[in-house]
This record gives sequence, C-alpha cells and structure tokens, in this order.
Amino acid sequence: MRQPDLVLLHAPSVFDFRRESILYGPISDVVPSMPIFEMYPVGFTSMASYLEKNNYQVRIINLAHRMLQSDRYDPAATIAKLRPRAFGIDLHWLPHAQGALAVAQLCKKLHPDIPVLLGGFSSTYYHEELIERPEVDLVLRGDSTEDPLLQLMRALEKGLPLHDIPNLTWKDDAGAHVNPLSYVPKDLGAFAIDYGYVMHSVVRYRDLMGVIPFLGWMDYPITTALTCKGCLNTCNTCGGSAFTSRRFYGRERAAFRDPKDLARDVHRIAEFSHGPVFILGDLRQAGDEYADAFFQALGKAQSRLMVELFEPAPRSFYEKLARVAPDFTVEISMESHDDNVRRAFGRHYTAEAAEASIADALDLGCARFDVFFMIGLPEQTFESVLGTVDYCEHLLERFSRGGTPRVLPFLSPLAPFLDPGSPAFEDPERYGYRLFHRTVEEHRQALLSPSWKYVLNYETRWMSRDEIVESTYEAGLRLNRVKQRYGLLDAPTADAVEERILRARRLMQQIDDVMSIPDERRRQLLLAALKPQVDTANVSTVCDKRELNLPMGLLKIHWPGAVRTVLSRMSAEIRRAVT
Ligand code: B12
Ligand code: SF4
Repeated sequence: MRQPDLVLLHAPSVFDFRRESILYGPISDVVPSMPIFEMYPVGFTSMASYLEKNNYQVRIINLAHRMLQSDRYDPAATIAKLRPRAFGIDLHWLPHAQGALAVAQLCKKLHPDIPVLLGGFSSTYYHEELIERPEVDLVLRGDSTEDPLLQLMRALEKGLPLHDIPNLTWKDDAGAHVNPLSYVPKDLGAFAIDYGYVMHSVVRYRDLMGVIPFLGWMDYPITTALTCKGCLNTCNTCGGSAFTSRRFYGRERAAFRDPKDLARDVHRIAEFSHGPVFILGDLRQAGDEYADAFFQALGKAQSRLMVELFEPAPRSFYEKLARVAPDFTVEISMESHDDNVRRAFGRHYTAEAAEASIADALDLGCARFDVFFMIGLPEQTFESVLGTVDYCEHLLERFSRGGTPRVLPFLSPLAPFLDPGSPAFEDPERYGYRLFHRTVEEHRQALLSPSWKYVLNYETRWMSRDEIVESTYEAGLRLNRVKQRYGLLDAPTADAVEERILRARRLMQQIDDVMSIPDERRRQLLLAALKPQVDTANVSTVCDKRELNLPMGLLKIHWPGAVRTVLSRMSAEIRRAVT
C-alpha cells in the first residue's frame, strides 16, 4: 500500500488518559465527545479532500478514538509504521495542549527526519511559543489552511524554500520565521467538506475506527454542515468571535458559504446517513435573504435538520423552515436566565424575547427546542446559577403539551478553559475574570492535574473555582430531579445521574484532601489508588449525554448510498491518475 503523503493525527486531550487518574468533570457533557475530546476538527476532512483533489494522499487517524476504543491500542506502533512527508496534528481546541504535544513528541522520537506540523485555532494563537518547542517544526495559522497546506506539501515534496507559503510559521538554523497571515479566503466555495473522502479512506486504509469522528457515531451518526468561517458576534468568552478572528486569525469579517453549496451538503449527507444534520452557525447571520436562498435551494430536506440560533428568531423564519424540514429542531444558548448576565456575556436579547420565539417555533411544528445555559459567566453568582435551574423548570412548565415537555434545558460549566484570544482572556480584569494559566505550557501542565477544578484556567469576581465547581454539582443535582419530574428522564436514569454527581462530589473532596499532603510521592500513590472510582465518575456527570440525541430508527447508515459514494470517489481518482 502506498504511504500517504500527509497523516493527520488527532490526539486525546491528555495522552495517557488510560493511565492517569484525572477527574475530568462535566467538561464535555453537552458535546458528543467523551471528556478526552476525541472528536477531530471538521477541517481535517476539508484539508484532506482538498489535497486529494490535488493528487496528494492523506490519511486521518483519530488516535483518541482508537485509544478510547481499546486499552491495548498502541499509538506508537501505528505511528512507527507510517512514513509520510509530514505529520499534521491539530492543536485546535486548547484542551488538547497536553495530548497534541505528546503525540508531536512521539512522532519526532520515532521519525526525527519527518516534519511535524501543527494547526488550528490554538496553534494560531500560540504559534510563537509552539515553534520554540523541539517537537514542532511548522505551524500553519488561520481559520482556513487548505491552500497554504497544498503549497507546503509541494514545497516539502520538491525541497523548495518555505518563505513564500502564506500563514506558515517555521524554523531553520537561523531561528523562527513568521510568514504573513495573508491567506484568509472570503470565498469558501472550494472548501466543501467532502463526506465521500472519509468513506473512501476507510476502504483505502482498511481503517474504519481511525476516521470515526467520535465514540458512538455509528449509533448516532450526526453530521455537520457549515454556514461560515468566523462569526459576526462577539461573545466575551468565545475564541471564535468577531473580535478574536479580527485580532488573531486575520479575518476582518465572517465569510459565508454559498447557500446552494450548503443545501447540496445537506442532501449529500442524506445519501449515506439517516442521522440528523446539524447546521453550524445561525442561518440568519448573513441576513434573511441568505436563509431564504438556502431554503429555496434545499427544496425538501431528506434528513432531520437541527438549526442553531444566535438570537431569537421571528415566526416567519420558522414558517419557512417548517416548509422544508417539518420535523426540525432548534437550539439556542441563552447562557443564563438573567438578562444582565446574558448581556455581560455579550448576548443582547431578553428572556422574554427568547420565550416568544420558542413559543412560535413549537407552534409551527418544532420537534424539540434545546436551550443551553452556562456556569462561570461575568456577573453570575452561585445564587444566580440556582436561579437558572428554577428558570429551566419554568420553561418545562410553560412548554409542555399533554404532559410532555418540548423544550430540553442543559446547564454546564464553561470548562475547562476560557478561550485564548477571547475578549475576557485578553483583558480578564475588565470582564471580572482572574486567569491561572496563560501559556500553552501552563495549560499543558494544568491538564495533568487530578481534578477539573485545578485544570480550570479561570475564576471570576463573582465565583471562585471552588464555587464554580460546587454550583455546577448543586445545579446538576437539582436540574436532574426537575427533568425527572417532567418526565424527561425515567427514575433509573435520574438515579444514575444523581449517583454519579454525588460520587464526583465526594471524589473532589478526597482529591482536595490528597492535594494538601506535602509529600509528592505519597500524593501520587493516593491519587493512583483513586483511579478506578474516578473513571466511573467521568462520563456524563451532570446530565446523561444521550439526552442530546434525537430518537432514531434502527437503520443509521444508508449503506447503498455510502457504497455509491465510495465508488464514485474511486472512479474520480482513477480518472485523475489517468489524465
Ligand atoms: C463547530 C464548532 C464545534 C463543534 C465541532 C465540530 C468539529 N468536529 O470540528 C462542536 C459543537 C462539537 C464543538 C465542540 C467543542 N468546541 Co467548538 N467550535 C465550533 C465553531 C462554532 C466553529 C468551528 C468550525 O467549524 N470551523 C470550520 C471548520 C471547517 O474548520 P476547522 O475545523 O476550524 O479547521 C480549519 C482550521 O481551524 C485549521 N486547522 C484545524 N486543525 C488543523 C490541524 C492542522 C495540522 C492544520 C494544518 C490546520 C488545522 O485548518 C482547517 C481547515 O481550514 C467554533 C467557533 C467559531 N466561530 O469558529 C467553536 C470553537 C472552535 N470551539 C471551541 C471549544 C472550546 C470547543 C469545546 C472544547 C467546548 C467544550 N468544552 O465542550 C468542544 C471540543 C469538542 C471536541 N473536540 O470533542 C472554541 C475553541 C477555543 C480554543 N482555542 O480552544 C471555539 C473557537 C469557540 C467556542 N468556545 O465554541 N465545537
Ligand atoms: S459563542 Fe458567540 S461569538 Fe462565539 S461563535 Fe457563538 S455566537 Fe459567535
């Protein structure tokens, strides 16, 4: 089998998570991943398919997923067998600071002569620190790297100089070089996510587990379709905001995909998956005309559409949505029940407006409305967090039909990190934050701490780290029972969640006690002894992750469509090779 030209590796957030005793806490309860964040960036597929179209072979290996799947899986053995022109590793989400750098070290140790490339948002923010590390040779910056990556692959293949490759930070004997961040495309037409690439690569490398986006995807194959790069809003803790993009990723203004391309993506997904399609980014961000053009191009959705709102939508939006996707679902992040906290976070609408919008959506057939709240926000106190739980109950009371709630509230902490590059990270005092870690190295070390309290990189003027943790558990306990009362959870599930929260709380206390022991060796021994209990408290701490899922039929993957997609990719590849 031909060696791939580029291998893209996705690390677990903590490389040795199978051995380390770490109480991760509810840091990933409201995303599909486990706490080691095994999901790789969706940009892996767009980079891979762009290079493939230009005759470079790319292999994605989700090491995190493979390691989760099997205790015996040895990432070093996999990497040792590979000999690409470069290894690419995402340090996109900062929670991967430890794992991504450990994988980089492993690649360097096993293949000292093969360049190690880092990319993603966090790599962009920290490129100057990263390039100083011996395990990192190259950093490709920016929110779009497909074309610079192609130029880099050509330069590596032909031994050309690296000076002219946009967005690249690199080093040679003379030291580090930072090429201009000049590639920031406004037109996203060329970067469609080629879902066929993934299926084809399963066949080519005979490796299904290595490309699966997250544990459990085969049972719940949710797929995303992307509306834009960047964002028009600035939420104060967000590292993907307009402020951050402008200041650190070179993007002056968000760029939007052609609504026809977006509609095509939704149809393509339905060819191989019976799972829901999550439209990333509010469809109305680029104006109502954008949403209208999308609905028109879509015609009728073959999949269940999940749409995201950045602010409450008017009734007319749901009317149009219901015509193309009658069983649509919606999600909105209200962050807090308190208008002042929401405003301090950077969202400028009232709870009253949100409720009016929810009422309209449900009236027009919305199958489920998910509302997300967060802990660790500016101006948010312990009492305010508990007030949010009461508000969740109010939502369930108001939006039930025939005893069945049609709204699903979620409450989780802003964790583990305040995003680098966000307004609050850049100017913590102004927003009432106090930072504990700033550099990559500080975050890398923090990730090895025994509990999520010590991993958290912040506390606020209104809540200490202890209070953030305690309010999370207390609110989790209360919301769990509220959900049971309203029939969203059956008694055994609610009991199990409560048991996990109580166990996590006890363990937190035990870990704090151990941390107060001065003798380092004894501390390590005691922490290691806690691992079996810690592992059982690590998944779905404050809510059961399965609550996120929409009900699905027995058939999850549309196999005939998947095979057709693979065959058409293979014939395109043969055609390209012949011409
Ligand atoms: C969609 C999204 C998600 C989706 C993930 C979809 C996916 N698989 O990628 C969901 C909702 C699951 C999610 C979860 C999380 N997210 Co998120 N997410 C976003 C969002 C809104 C858009 C990102 C996006 O789709 N970009 C478009 C795609 C096509 O590009 P891309 O994947 O970024 O890849 C391009 C570049 O980044 C770069 N690149 C990326 N990796 C690599 C690697 C190499 C080697 C190279 C060369 C280049 C490169 O090139 C790619 C191609 O152009 C951003 C905010 C924003 N406005 O950007 C936040 C954002 C990226 N997420 C963030 C965070 C914190 C998280 C979570 C950690 C939150 C949590 N605690 O649960 C989790 C982690 C999930 C995991 N790994 O398991 C932060 C990251 C801040 C930071 N620097 O750490 C952001 C900036 C804002 C936010 N707070 O939401 N997220
Ligand atoms: S959190 Fe706010 S700033 Fe960040 S992507 Fe969402 S809407 Fe945009």
